[in-house]
Amino acid sequence: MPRGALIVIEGLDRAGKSTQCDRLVTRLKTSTPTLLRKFPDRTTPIGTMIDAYLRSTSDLDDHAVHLLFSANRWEASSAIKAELEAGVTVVVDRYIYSGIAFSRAKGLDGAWCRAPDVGLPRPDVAIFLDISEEAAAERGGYGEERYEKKEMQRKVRQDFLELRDDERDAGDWAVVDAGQSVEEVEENIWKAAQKGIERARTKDLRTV
Ligand code: DGP
Ligand code: NA
Ligand code: NA
Repeated sequence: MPRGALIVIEGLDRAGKSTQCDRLVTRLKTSTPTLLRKFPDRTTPIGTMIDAYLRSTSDLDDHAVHLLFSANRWEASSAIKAELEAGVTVVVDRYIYSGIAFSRAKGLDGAWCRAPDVGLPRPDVAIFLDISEEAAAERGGYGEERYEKKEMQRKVRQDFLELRDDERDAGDWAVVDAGQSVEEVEENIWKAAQKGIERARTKDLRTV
């Protein structure tokens, strides 16, 4: 039995990730067992601390919160590995690239940011929904949580695009213009996801 693919969807806040993850999962499910996971997973004890931080009801040092986000991925990692090995394709709404981009945007060192995620299951493809911070802000609902500010989002976008260009990650990335219609974005994500599925068919699961 072939293993499942690990497909990561990344993007700025309001890029349309949730809608597109749902569409992708629905479409994948017609041909293969598929699960959706979302990070941060706010339902765990670590996730509860992250949630309080994002809603600004608690304050934490930038490094400490970075480690919490990473720990929140680690606590799901053995389950994800087991799912992939059982042939289940796992679509993940945000993953290690958000971890790096958001913390680097706050001024933390890149190598330091990468370190705690080393050893996690490595995505077969990372699909970045690209949208300008202006267009994202116009979509509404912006400003409710800690990072939902234009200047922060501008830095995060720049950092995502740098990650795509980084040789360690470049081969695994696909950038999709999230400013198109929902249907066009869905189609382009679908095409990019096939790269990950093909990779899972032919290659072993790697780690970050
Ligand atoms: P979401 O629930 O997808 O809206 O994500 C909540 C916010 O947290 C969003 O602004 C992105 C940010 N975020 C997601 N993952 C990480 C991470 O690993 N580190 C940091 N610093 N921020 C993250
Ligand atoms: Na958000
Ligand atoms: Na972080």
